Amino acid sequence: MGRPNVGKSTLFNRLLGRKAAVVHGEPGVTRDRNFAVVRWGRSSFFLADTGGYVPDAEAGIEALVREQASLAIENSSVVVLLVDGESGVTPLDVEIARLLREKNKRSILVVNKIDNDEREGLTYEFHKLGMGDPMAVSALHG
Ligand SMILES: Nc1nc2c(ncn2[C@@H]2O[C@H](COP(=O)(O)OP(=O)(O)OP(=O)(O)O)[C@@H](O)[C@H]2O)c(=O)[nH]1
Ligand SMILES: [Mg+2]
Repeated sequence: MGRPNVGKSTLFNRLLGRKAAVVHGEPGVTRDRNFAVVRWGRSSFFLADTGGYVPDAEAGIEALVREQASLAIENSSVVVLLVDGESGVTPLDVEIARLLREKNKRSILVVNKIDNDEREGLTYEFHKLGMGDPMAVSALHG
């Protein structure tokens, strides 16, 4: 899960190994949840891609997307909170991290768009989300 446009569907496709979810350069692309069984080494797991989470949306499509994302969170054993290293920590990230902490949900903080070594320094500021050590990835480049 994560706010719109951080690369959730790109990561979903990357882990799945095929382009199942629609990826686009504008926020609000994913609406329903996407589900898949990911085979990883000798094990496999269910993975859900959710639409961009907007905590304070009161009505309309953003609120409906959030409901769908909330269902996915409730039904998950682990949540990956994806954030965007290019943009740095945003108020929405802070809000979503707080929600996950309140729910006491097992979560992994992953910073996306760390496409090269020079960008690695961008991950450190995400410590302030209080979700442990951030893990750096580039969903786009693998
Ligand atoms: N540079 C870079 N861009 C990325 C990376 N991952 C995703 N993007 C770009 O970020 C944009 C959004 O990607 P999506 O995967 O659609 O993002 P999303 O979080 O699913 O967006 P919503 O479904 O709208 O919430 C696209 O233009 C992607 O190509 C990455 O690792 N590096
Ligand atoms: Mg998406």
